[in-house]
Amino acid sequence: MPLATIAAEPHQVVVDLDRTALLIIDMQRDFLEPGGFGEALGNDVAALMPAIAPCQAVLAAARRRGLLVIHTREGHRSDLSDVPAAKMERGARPGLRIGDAGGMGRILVRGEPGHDIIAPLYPVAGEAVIDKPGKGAFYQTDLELILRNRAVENLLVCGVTTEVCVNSTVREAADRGYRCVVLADCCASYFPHFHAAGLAMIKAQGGIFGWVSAAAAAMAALA
Ligand code: TIU
Repeated sequence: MPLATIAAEPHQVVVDLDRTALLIIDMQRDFLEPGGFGEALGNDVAALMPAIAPCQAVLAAARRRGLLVIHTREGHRSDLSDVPAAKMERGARPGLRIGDAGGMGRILVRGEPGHDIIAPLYPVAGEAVIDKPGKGAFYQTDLELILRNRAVENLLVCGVTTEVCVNSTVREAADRGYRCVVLADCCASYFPHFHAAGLAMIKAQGGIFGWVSAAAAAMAALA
């Protein structure tokens, strides 16, 4: 039982590394590169770029340590049968909606170039990729089954965006009993104040949803 102590807020957290997974949320071209879903929603995608290098460093450390690594992707079937009408209606203007042709193929559709994970964080053999139709990674996916089969209790969480898919997933995970340690510099938002608020909400009230740490602290624990 290799116990590691991770410096975090509101206080340090001790995890069994054999029961810890790295969960990287939606580091997809659709959110991080021009021409995808994130830009279609009116966002400046450059705001997410600072999360890439810290994520890369933690991913490399997790691979070296032999941690279970799980990547998620938000997206939909090509026939759009799994897109709720209410999701289709929200956000993007007609012509830039889910399923419409964008600069990286059809927006937020599985199998299209924009749906794929960005090159610097591309999964390798043995890493699970969870395709999810919603913001939370547990909703309508087999993530929980995979975690249970590997006896995972702790999640190091990275990805985008902090207040949307990262927060939704952490809340789902907390209710299922997982210790979530969110790595602040490995997450990003199109809105800096939402990034800060999203992290603050996780660690408030003694860690109401989990812990907030950073890439360097996670890597120190994995070393
Ligand atoms: N729009 C936004 O901030 N995020 C999403 O739509 N999905 C994720 O966060 N992955």
